[in-house]
Amino acid sequence: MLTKEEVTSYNKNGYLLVENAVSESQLIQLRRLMTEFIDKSRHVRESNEVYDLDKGHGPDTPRLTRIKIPHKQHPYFWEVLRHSRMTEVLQSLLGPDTTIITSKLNTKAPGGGAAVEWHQDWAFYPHTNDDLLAFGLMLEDVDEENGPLMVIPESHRGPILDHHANGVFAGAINPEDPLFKREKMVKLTGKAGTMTVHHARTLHGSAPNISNRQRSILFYEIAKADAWPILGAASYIHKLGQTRFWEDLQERVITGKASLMPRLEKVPVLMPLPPAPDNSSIFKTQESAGAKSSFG
Ligand SMILES: O=C(O)CCC(=O)C(=O)O
Repeated sequence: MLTKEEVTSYNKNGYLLVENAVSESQLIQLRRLMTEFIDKSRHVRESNEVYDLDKGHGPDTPRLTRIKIPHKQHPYFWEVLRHSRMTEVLQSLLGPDTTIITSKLNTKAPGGGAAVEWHQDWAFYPHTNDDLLAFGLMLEDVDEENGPLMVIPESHRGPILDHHANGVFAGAINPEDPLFKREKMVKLTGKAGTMTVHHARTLHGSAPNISNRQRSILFYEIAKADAWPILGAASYIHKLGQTRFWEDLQERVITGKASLMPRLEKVPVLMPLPPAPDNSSIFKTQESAGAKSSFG
């Protein structure tokens, strides 16, 4: 469990760093799986249901921005979330009943792996209340050079900034937005096994990887069970139909039980519409919408 001070710090700042969030053997197994997935991507030519490819990807130089929804690709990614220190951290922050929204393993390749422009996750998937957070488990050491996650402390208690550009949802703020206080930015670095936690309304992003080492962070995005997604966001959930949605809801329970009573809070909601020309990942959304880069 987290200490009272850690919970208070998360509530105040909208982010937290937790060391040793998984055991040594869990970390080894996760890295082994990641390496296998990357190896299997060598002959993949286009982004698909599993892989989001980065520029320069090929058989000799596998370069991925992401392995998509890893907990659906291999049961171990689900097992670790449910049976590790991560599970305790989750319950300390969101209480006993929690469901997963999505997961992703973002792998910034050495020598330029793609930036993630500044954004708030909430803009992508508004819910009936904002008890939502993201875990980012570092599978390798993350330092200033290989594109650490960066956050703006306390931004989760401020406004949701405009994430539209060129008439579509761009999944990124305008770096010149006067509400964007870049000077407050904190870089979340740590040893492999360290986990970042950020609130769904916390402004965050990451620069290109300028080092010669990969940067791999396994993200889980999670809701308190009584936070229900609002129709219209870009999630597979909304395409399932009622019967499959019900089954999927049971499968998404991480701890405790699902809730059939959405808690409605006064939260700022602007639907992420119209969609960008390619909204198959955050990278494609930001690029195809022509979002202005903060890192160019
Ligand atoms: O990989 C990163 O550094 C950030 C990822 C992120 O914020 C996202 O995928 O929504």
